[in-house]
Amino acid sequence: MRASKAAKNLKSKIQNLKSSEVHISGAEGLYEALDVQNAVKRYIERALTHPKGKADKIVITIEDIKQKPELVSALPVGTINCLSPNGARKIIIKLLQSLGISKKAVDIAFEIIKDGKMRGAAIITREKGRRLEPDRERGVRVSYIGIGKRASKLLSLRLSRHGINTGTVKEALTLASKVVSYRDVIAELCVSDDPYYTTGYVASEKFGYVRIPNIKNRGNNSGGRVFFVEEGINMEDLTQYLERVPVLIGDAALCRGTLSIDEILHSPYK
Ligand code: WAQ
Ligand code: MG
Repeated sequence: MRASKAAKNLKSKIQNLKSSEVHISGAEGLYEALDVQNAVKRYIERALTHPKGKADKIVITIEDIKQKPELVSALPVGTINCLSPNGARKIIIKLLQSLGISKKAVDIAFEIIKDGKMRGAAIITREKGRRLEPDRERGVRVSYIGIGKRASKLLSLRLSRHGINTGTVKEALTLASKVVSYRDVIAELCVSDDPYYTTGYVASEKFGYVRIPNIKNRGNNSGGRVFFVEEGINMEDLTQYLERVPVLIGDAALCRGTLSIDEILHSPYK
């Protein structure tokens, strides 16, 4: 589902020259045929009640997936105690460096996210910090992701014990679980481009899905995603997997609540 509304003022018209449409919300999922109608209903409702405003254009695409989805487990979820963007920066550097990602690669990632103009994710090699995505405006767009019914219910239950059972968290967790399930992807760093959503995350097989509150200040528009990959990665294979291969989250994650950075570093999940 993609929802937008016509740009109201000149400023947003200039910023969106191509379409003069303001993006409101986008979402996708994988469903059993019987559940499609209900899913579509929920997407429409979501587009019409979004905090960014009411959509005046909603595009729904429904596609029959012939390929059986690959099953991936959701990463375990934890939240780090973090009170400021400065603190967040330190935590991110610690986490990524202990995964073997160079300071240079991390600095490049911060720059990309600060610029925050991409629609998809940037791909950066872990040592030299080389940027690999062919289109730097679009980036790589993760797609064909969903979560199974049972896993979704169980995950909701576990997340709600920690007060974080929201669509935003579930969808980001689904995306991250697909991304880091790819062998040559070491980690993902994500900051929402929503100016009022200030919790981001670092995801990796080793430490799971680590939420970082106050990753940016309220009102800050910048955001983005960076995937850190092995130097010799084959970009065609990676892009094919992220953009085209259906992946379904089949298992709910453990939810560990709030932890310190040292607890995370000293009790890796894998
Ligand atoms: N594939 C790759 N990159 C994407 C995709 C996608 N499907 N969708 C968005 N991005 C990139 C793009 O550069 C956006 O600017 C950036 O990610 C942020 O997107 O547990 O809502 O939709 O509380 O703003 C994190 C939840 C929410 C943390 C992340 O991202 C938590 C979020 P947004
Ligand atoms: Mg979003």
